[in-house]
Amino acid sequence: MYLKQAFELVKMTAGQTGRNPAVGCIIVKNGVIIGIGAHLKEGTAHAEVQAIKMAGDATDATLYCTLEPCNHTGKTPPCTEAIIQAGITKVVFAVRDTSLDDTGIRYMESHGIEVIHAPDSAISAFYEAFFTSKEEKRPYVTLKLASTLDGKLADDFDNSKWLTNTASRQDVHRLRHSQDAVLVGRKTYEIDKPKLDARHVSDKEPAKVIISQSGDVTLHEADRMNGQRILVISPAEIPHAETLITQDFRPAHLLELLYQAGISRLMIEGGSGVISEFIEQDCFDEVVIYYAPKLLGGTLNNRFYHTEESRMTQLRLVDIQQFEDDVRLTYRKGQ
Ligand code: AOF
Ligand code: ZN
Repeated sequence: MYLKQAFELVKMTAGQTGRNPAVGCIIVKNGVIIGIGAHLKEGTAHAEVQAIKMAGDATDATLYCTLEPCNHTGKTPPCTEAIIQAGITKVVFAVRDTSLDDTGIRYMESHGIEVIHAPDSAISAFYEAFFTSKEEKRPYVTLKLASTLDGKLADDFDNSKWLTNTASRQDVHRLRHSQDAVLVGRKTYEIDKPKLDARHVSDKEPAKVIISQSGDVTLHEADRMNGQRILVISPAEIPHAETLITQDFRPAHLLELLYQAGISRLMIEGGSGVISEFIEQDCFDEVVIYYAPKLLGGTLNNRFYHTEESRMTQLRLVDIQQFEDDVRLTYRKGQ
């Protein structure tokens, strides 16, 4: 029960911890919760340390944590040390932190702490993106598509508004809320003027990333004014934006640059050129497609995936949701 409650804290803070994982922690003594903690932001105190601080006297208490407590000094000191100092006698965690060395459990046990690994499939699934990102030093990439049934993102005049319904679009805002950044190509940015925000669910704005191979992009007035983080990947400095200057526009290199800029969860929202390149180069982890019950026809422009030659990518269906007449399909790569 307490691990599930700790996981609620993770769901609340997902998308705001940068390259660090969202972590939740609850400390219980004599059946009473005496401390609650969540990791809130990269570089700040870990969940366990926050919970210990709230608990005050945690002698003989049990600590529940969604992720194995760290035994290393990064930007903050080791949690194992704080747990030992607090006099906690039992630690229950859901997911091993395979990105760190495996010394933590033995270290706590050598100080008389009973350590229990209690696996939970939902919590494990949540941390997949964190491990992918940390181990591969690139953001976990979600491709988000809003498509007609015939696979088009827009008509022949590049109109893409109102393909999907209000409920789907609200759901997109929920998805964005859990991302560090949302990426589009320059053409989509300039023509569509996508807000790329999460306003239906929160004030949090994921950073906007715009790719401009030509080295110029006209930032929308509203974007320049509201202080939101805007990253432009370009061969030349772009005024009013944080520019990641490069001549190398291969998707894998763009992901490397974005990870260095602190982005660990990235959602790519189009257009079809950018989407196609990331699929073709195998630079994505997840595809979320919203299908509107519409057939559009027209030319072959704006089909969401096009390459010079056919090239099969195998996906695995992991979720189906219905929003009135629209459906959302979520796929991961592989068999
Ligand atoms: C935990 N609890 O709340 C978090 C953990 O640079 P640092 O010191 O913040 O360490 C970051 C690493 O520590 C991070 O990559 C992950 O392996 C672990 N994060 N661990 O026990 C937490 N945020
Ligand atoms: Zn820690």
